[in-house]
Amino acid sequence: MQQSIKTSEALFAQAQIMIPGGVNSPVRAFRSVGGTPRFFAKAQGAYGWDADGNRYVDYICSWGPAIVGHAHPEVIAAVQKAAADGLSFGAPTAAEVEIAEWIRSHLPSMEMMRLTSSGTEATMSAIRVARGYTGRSKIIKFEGCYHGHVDSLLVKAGSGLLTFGNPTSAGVPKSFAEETLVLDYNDIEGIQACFAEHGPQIAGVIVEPIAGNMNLVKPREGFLEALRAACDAHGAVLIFDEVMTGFRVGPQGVQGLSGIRPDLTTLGKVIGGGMPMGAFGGRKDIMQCVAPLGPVYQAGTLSGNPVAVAAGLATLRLISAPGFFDQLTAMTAQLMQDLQSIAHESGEENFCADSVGGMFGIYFSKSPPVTFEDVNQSNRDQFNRFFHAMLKRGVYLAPSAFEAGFLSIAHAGEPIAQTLQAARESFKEIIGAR
Ligand code: KE4
Repeated sequence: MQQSIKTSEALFAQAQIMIPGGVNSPVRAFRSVGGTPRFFAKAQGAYGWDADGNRYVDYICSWGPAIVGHAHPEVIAAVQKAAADGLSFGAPTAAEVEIAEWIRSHLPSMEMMRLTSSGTEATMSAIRVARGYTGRSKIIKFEGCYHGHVDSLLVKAGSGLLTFGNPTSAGVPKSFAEETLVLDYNDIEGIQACFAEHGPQIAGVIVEPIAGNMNLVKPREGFLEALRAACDAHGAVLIFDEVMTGFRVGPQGVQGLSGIRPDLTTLGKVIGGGMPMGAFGGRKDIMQCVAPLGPVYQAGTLSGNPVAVAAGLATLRLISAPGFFDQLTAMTAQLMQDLQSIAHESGEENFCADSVGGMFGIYFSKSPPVTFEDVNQSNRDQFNRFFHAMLKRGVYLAPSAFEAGFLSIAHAGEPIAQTLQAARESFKEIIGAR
């Protein structure tokens, strides 16, 4: 059980003096679940240790990147080797060519691409390219989907903003928000009606092809197909935001699972292996609009940074091992099945769980959500009780009912066994509290 968290408490108090909310990204502040965020000191494999030395089985995995386990020796060695040759040149390197070839070989839709330093930069650039390529201004996004803190996409965003119940971020001019049309996820009729009304003005659609920022929500049958058809019919650019799902749900992301080919894809997280990295890319005729080839300007001092690319390449090589995703997918699905059984055996009938590849959702509801509205129906208070009951037993879930969870290949064996034991005790504890 949890020992002291005095150091995290002291660090949190000090951090709040200089850093908004004491954190460098809002979801880390535990505002949604309450309590003191754990200040991490180190992580190894499936485990993380906080500043007081408490060990946790980590189901955040840096929000996706740590898919081969934290501090994998081959990733660390690659980073050390690259760093010893210099941290950043502001000049092209062979490694950037190698990682672009690797990505294109796994995601053939990315005929051309550019690296960035974050997922936000990737999505911001992708919508600018869609607007530049089409000469149109409107972008469609979906309620509950989060694409990073891009001004024109912080319109009823999910994830952090959803947690804060702030449907539109302050500081985004109304004129920006008016260029963004927000539809309901999985609402096929809504797509058709929107294109019927605004078709000629729509530059593109950006979608999480499997949503992970309103918890895990899968596309219903025909949803992605309807997006593809509408974009084809109206000459709009279909952007799959695979920052979270790319190389997380499978070796070819959602586009590999669904067979739907987007015009542009955005990536992040896993391709950087835990270092700052993003990418956007797709059809050659669209990407040829990007400077210095074409009129759409996009740049970045640290884009394609050699140390980040080294971490990414080492990670991508490791996930290419035969059977990697079969094992990760099976392990994740089994864990969800076991959690569901434990919940129901404990008397918690209002609990279910779902997964795709190494990404999962746990829900205090009778069935997995299909719409943003469903997500809001889940019992958030019960999730928060479960979160803290698991945390004090050394299992670190995402600190929000509106986030997906992530496994690494290193979770096999003892980490999952500890998780299941903690769940048995936690469900018993929270049933009593209801
Ligand atoms: P970053 O700028 O945080 O690297 O990526 C933004 C982004 C874009 N698109 C999708 C689908 C994403 O999930 C994200 C970022 N994901 C969140 C997790 N909910 C990162 C965690 C955080 O904001 O601290």
